[in-house]
Amino acid sequence: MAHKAFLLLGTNLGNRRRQLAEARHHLAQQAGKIVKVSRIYKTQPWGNTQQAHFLNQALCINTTLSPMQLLEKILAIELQMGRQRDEKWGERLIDIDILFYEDVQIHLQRLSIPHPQFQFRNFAMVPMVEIAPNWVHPALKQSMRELLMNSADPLEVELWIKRKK
Ligand code: PH2
Ligand code: MG
Ligand code: MG
Repeated sequence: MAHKAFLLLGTNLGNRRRQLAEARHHLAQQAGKIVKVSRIYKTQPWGNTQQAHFLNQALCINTTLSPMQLLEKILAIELQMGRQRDEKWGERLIDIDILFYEDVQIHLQRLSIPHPQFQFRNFAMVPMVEIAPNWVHPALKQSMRELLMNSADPLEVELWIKRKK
């Protein structure tokens, strides 16, 4: 049976648009069919403001993998794509986070679903509102739209417009 999972892609190093495309390609090959894709957002860096802006994008996939198998697949894709240092909130070529997996709530050291910081981060909520405004957070019992309306995060999130070559 296929399960619905929401993922967030993030990158603030290198050719960011290409890395998002590459991550989507690997996910579609290895994790499951991508059924929804948000536009790309340019977002102020959260946590460590002394670094480059991020591009973020949310996806909905249909996957037959379990949450733990999905995590393993994502870590393998991040490695394949050359992600190296894993400094907390440091710069990264690609970060793929599981935001939600159906209504599942899991809190393990290696994996927390829903993503525990989701409701504090405009860079995750804005793209989620675009693809699933009425999706209800299984623990907080509020929709994506409601969570964003109640956000206390001051950081800016704007649509990213492709630059002309
Ligand atoms: N990811 C982080 C830390 N800070 N800031 C933005 N804007 N976007 C991110 O994806 C992001 C971040 C940790 O994974
Ligand atoms: Mg992250
Ligand atoms: Mg991550």
